This record gives sequence, C-alpha cells and structure tokens, in this order.
Amino acid sequence: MKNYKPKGRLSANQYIDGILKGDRVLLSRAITIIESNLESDKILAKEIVQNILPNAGNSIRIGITGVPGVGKSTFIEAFGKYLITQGKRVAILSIDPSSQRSKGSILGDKTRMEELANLQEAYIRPSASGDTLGGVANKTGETMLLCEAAGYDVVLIETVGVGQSETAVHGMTDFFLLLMLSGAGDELQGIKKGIMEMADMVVINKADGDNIRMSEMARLQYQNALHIFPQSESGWSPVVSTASAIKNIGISNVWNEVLKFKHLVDENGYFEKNRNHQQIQWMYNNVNEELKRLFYGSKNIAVELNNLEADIVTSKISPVKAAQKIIEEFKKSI
Ligand SMILES: Nc1nc2c(ncn2[C@@H]2O[C@H](COP(=O)(O)OP(=O)(O)OP(=O)(O)O)[C@@H](O)[C@H]2O)c(=O)[nH]1
Ligand SMILES: [Mg+2]
Repeated sequence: MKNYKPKGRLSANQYIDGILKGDRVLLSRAITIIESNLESDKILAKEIVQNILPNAGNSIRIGITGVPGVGKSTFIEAFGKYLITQGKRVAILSIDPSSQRSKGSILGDKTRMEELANLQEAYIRPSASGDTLGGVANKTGETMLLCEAAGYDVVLIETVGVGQSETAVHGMTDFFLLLMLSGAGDELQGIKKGIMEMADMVVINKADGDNIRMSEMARLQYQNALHIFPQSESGWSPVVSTASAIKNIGISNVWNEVLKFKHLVDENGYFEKNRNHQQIQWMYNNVNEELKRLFYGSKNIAVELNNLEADIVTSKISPVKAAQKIIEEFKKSI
C-alpha cells in the first residue's frame, strides 16, 4: 500500500518527505489532495495522513471566532506577526462550510493579512469547500496535522461567529478565543451563550480611539458574565481583555494567556485528556460522514427516497414508517 501513486500525482512518500522538510509547495499540493473528492485522491490522502501522524500534534491549536467584521483577519495578521517575533511558525486555517464565503474570504484575507502572508514563517490556507460542515471540518483537521508535521508550531483556526462551525473548531483546538466588540449586546453580535461558554478567552477588539472607555466597560461586563458559568473541566478560568488589532495593542497579552493556559493544562493532565477525547470524537465524525455518504450516495436509495417522498405527501405512508422502510432497504444492501 505504501507509495501509492495515482496518475498525475507524486507518490505518498514524496509528499511526506516534502512535508517533513517543510516544503510549502508540496504541503499545499498534499492539502489539495486532502480536499479532493476523487476516490484515488482519498486513498492517497489517507496514506499521507497516516504516515505523517508520528510527526504531528506538536503545536498549540487555537480556535478564533467572532461575528463578521469584528476584526478576526486583522487580529490574526497582528497576532501571527507577533508570534513570529517569538520564534514561532504559524499556520492559519479556516472552517467555513458556506461555499460563497470561502471564495470571498480568500480575497478578503489576502488584503487583510498581506504582510503575514508574505512571511516564510506563516502559512495561510483558506477553508476547504464542501457540502457538509462535518466534511469540511474533517478536511481541516487533516490539513492541521500536515501543517504540524511541516513544523508549524502554532495553528490558528478561524471561523465566523454563526452556526455550528464554532463547535467544530472548538472540538479540534486546545484554546478557544472569542473576539467581541464593545457597545453591542450579545444579541446584536449574534453570539450565542453556548459560544461564550466555550471561550477560554474573550478579547474585546477595536479598543482604540473613542472606543477605549466603552471597551473597558464591556470587558468588566463580560468578565462578570463569565463568572456565572460553571468551572470548566480544564480548570482554567476564562479571561477577558481588550485589544486593538489595527494598532497592535493587547496582542502579546493574548499569547501570554495562551501560555498560562498551556502550562496549567499540561500540569493537570487536561491537555492530553482533551486531545485524546478529540481524537476519538474525530473517528466518530468520520464514521458519521462516511455513513451519510454511503447512504445518500447510493442510486437505489435516491430512487427509493424519491418514491417515499411522493407517498408521504399523498399520505400513503407515515414519515416514521418511510424512514424505517428506507433503512431496511439500506441494510439489505450492506
Ligand atoms: N478601529 C479598529 N478597526 C479595526 C480593528 N480591527 C479590525 N478593524 C476594522 O474592522 C473591519 C473588519 O475587519 P476584518 O479583520 O476584516 O474582520 P473579520 O472579522 O475578519 O471579518 P469577516 O472576514 O468578514 O468575518 C476592517 O475595516 C478593519 O480595518 C481594530 O482593532 N480597531
Ligand atoms: Mg476575515
């Protein structure tokens, strides 16, 4: 199986060697294979990921979220550049299952992260496209492993503050950072309580100019709000700070908090426990995705589903009975 090589591709070993040497071109090409839906590429992708696994995992994985316009890209530009001054190599990935935006965000982020994108120590890869969040998240997870094997020791995974993608990013990162704005209620910011609850740190961005006082007030408010949540399993108490991504203020503080967190969870064993839990969860995500693909990808099932839909609307069959029937059909085919 080793060294499998579909037409037009290098062998798995060539990609692996390139990635381990930190070759950005081969890293990008390997990620393209991970994102591909061709069956031959899927086999190749699995082989690459399986073999780089011993060299992956050695990064701190940070999830970053916040509503559109809060300043995620600007923050990542400032934060990424700061991390590089600290001797880090930074990979920036994103999860965004909405296809229209994933195209738009490439263009948007190219301009917002211009300086970072030009640094050798940074690697920026926009969201994979795909129909399901689960599928996109799985691909981003594998991309993250390749980046780690290529020597990036901080991985930032960005997502927008709406929908379920937060949960997916939280499920694959060690530290979860929520960017907020002052002067707007939670409802206005579209941030659900559940997302606040996931945050290890809340940063009130755009704390500059006339906004400084309001931002400080918001900081106190959020700090109080976070006290109401039960203590998280990590033993870490979430912190709230202010920052100005555009003026480069409060950026180093964020990293200091990440380091404090890392120290704590290394000591108390939560870091490893959480990573193990995430690995197992990831297996189930893959099982779920593959089952859905097998089921909905089957021609017979598609035809039968079509018939059942017609029978449901004409009340020939109940939805529950229809579901049971199609599952029986599926069981016969496996
Ligand atoms: N005053 C001020 N403006 C900022 C700051 N950070 C970002 N901005 C501005 O806010 C706008 C949105 O910033 P982005 O970084 O694109 O925000 P985003 O969260 O990535 O937005 P999406 O990619 O659309 O989700 C831009 O015009 C930025 O220049 C800040 O710290 N202070
Ligand atoms: Mg952005």
